[in-house]
Order: sequence, then structure tokens, then C-alpha cells
Amino acid sequence: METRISTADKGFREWIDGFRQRALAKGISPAVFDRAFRNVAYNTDVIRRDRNQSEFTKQIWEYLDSAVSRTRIENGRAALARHRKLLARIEARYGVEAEIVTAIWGLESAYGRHRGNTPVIEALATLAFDGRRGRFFENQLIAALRILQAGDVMPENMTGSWAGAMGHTQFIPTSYLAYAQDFTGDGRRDIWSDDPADALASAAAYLARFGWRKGQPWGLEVRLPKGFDYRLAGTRNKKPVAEWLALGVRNAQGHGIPEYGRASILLPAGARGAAFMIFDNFHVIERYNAADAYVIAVGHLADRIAGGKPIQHKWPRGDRPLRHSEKREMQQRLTAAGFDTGGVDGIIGPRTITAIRAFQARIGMIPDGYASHEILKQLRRR
Ligand SMILES: [Ca+2]
Repeated sequence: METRISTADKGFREWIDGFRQRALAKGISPAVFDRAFRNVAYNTDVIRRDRNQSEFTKQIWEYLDSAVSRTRIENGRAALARHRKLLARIEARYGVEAEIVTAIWGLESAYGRHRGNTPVIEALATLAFDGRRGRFFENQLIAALRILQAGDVMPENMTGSWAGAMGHTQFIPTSYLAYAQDFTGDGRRDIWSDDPADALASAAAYLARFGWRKGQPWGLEVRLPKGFDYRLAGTRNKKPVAEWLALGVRNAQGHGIPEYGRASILLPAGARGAAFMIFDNFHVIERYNAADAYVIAVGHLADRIAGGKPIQHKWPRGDRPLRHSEKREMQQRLTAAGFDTGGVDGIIGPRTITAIRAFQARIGMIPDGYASHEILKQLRRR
């Protein structure tokens, strides 16, 4: 064990020497580099966490239970009240609602409580050396060194998650360089310190840059009419609200919906779970994190902080997630049955969803395109 660690450490030292040349060639000064790497060692904890990312993804309801828990809603209301003036000024400057900025803050760091205390240079260097996504992490490491060179933060204060996401709103270094704001006007873009002003402004600037439209919801829960054509669901099919209303779609209380713009219908757990009408702002939040569950959590948390209602529809809580191997098997069986999934990679993308829908339609199931155990069972029977 000791030998293995020292071998990794020796390799890591050699890698740093090589990387130093590449960093200097990209304009990092020797003094900044050497100061930043003064106490850096191969971080086995970072590697352990990188390898431990679970094969199972959480089901959306499990994720929402924790992401939009009672505690997070209450803490969000308190955070919004505590920083009302700041958030109002941020909303006025960037055009992003205070509740949305607060919700991102809540999900990224529990309103600043968990900003991460891993040294960012060490974490990124370890991940870049390790090689799994090495190029990505080396780019992040160069960006982190540029931040130090600009004097925004001292190396010892540049902390974050094990994967290098930093501060109140967990910016990775390249996003920081492109979008971070000095809202306080002291000449530093400080997303690390207790004062969240720069970090919250940075999150708002990021959403504004990707086209956030103030006044448009991220989405809202809807009721679908009996006999709804589930092939209309999915982000590729956008219609004005009026057209959805004409098809019988209503809000969760059974009423009409204002014309907020073009929208699509999202069924994150298939026809048996909640349905949402989502707008362009949904896709803006995706730029922060592309997972549907994350975007719904941000939007729904913002709604709850503002006093909105819980999600009304029940989730199919008995369903356990499909394993990666089961998703591959589903794709293999769909392909063998003549429904093209565009390959077998264990990822349920648009072509697999289209294939599932075609298969569901063939056997008389609701064509919601949802990859469930029932689909796999039906495929195995064939
Ligand atoms: Ca500042």
C-alpha cells in the first residue's frame, strides 16, 4: 500500500514538472505557479470520491425530497429575507428573480453553508494527473491559476468541492473567468468569502448571459387531459401555451395558463408521474446543470420560497432506477426488435426515447417514452 502511494506521488511530482512548462507557456508566471503548488500533494480522497460516483442515479422524487426539503425551503425564505436588498439590486441589474438566485444558492451550497473546503489547485491537479477526463481538469487547473494570477483570491483561500467547484454558487474556474462579477466594487470577484454578494451576482450574470427572461416561469406543473397524445411530450416539441390549452392541458389546479411563450411538456417519470409545462428559462437553468431533476429542483425551490404549492401529482415511488446494464439490455432488445436506438451505450437519449415510444405504441402501451422496468419486462417476453 505504502509503495503504491509513493509511486503515485512520484508520478504526480513528475507530472507537475511537465505541467509547469505547459502552464508557463500559457502565460502563468513562475512565481504564481510555485506559490500555488507549494503545499500540493496527490489527494487520494479526491480520487476516491471521483471513483465512488454511484452507478445508480437517484430517482427524481428521491432527489426532490432532499433538494426541496422543508428545511431547504425554510432556510431559503430566511436567506431571502436576510439578503432582500442585495437580491433586489441583483435582480434589477441582471433581470433574474431573487427567488431563482436564492434557489441556486440553496442547491449549490445550502445558502453558503457548504462551499467546500478542498484546496482547489490540489484537487484539480490530482484529477488532471489521474487522467480520467484529464484534459478537462487540466483546462480547469490553468483557469484556476489565472484566477490566482489576477489576485482575486489567495491560494490558501481558494477552496471548493472535490471536483473544483468553488464558492457560494459553485463555479468551476472556466465559468468563473467568463462570468464572475465584482458586484461589491472592491476590485475582486470574491465568490469564496462569507459575503455572498459577488457570488450571487455571478450566478445571476451567468443566467442572464444565457438568455434568462424575467417574468417567464421556468415551468409549471400541469394536468394532462384524458386521451392526451403522449407523443407530443418532450423538449423537441414546442407550442404556444394557447395551443396546449386547446388540447386540454391545464395548470395543476385545473385552470388556464397565461401566454408565457413557447412551451413543451416534460414527463420526468413518464405518464405515471407529475407533468410539467416548461419554457425557455428551463433551458437557461440547464446551463448550470443539465439534469432535468436539477432544473426542476431549482425552479420548484424558487416557487416554494415564494410561497408556491408543493407538486400535486404523486410519483411512482415503487420504481427502482434501472441499472446501467439494464439500460443497455433495453437498447439491445429494442434494436433486435427493429427499433433503432442509435447504438447501445446505456444512456437513454432522444433516439432511445423515440424507440421506446414506437415500441410502446406497437404493444398498446401509453407512448410516453419512459424507460421503465415494465418496458424491459415486455421486451424480454418477445
Ligand atoms: Ca468584490
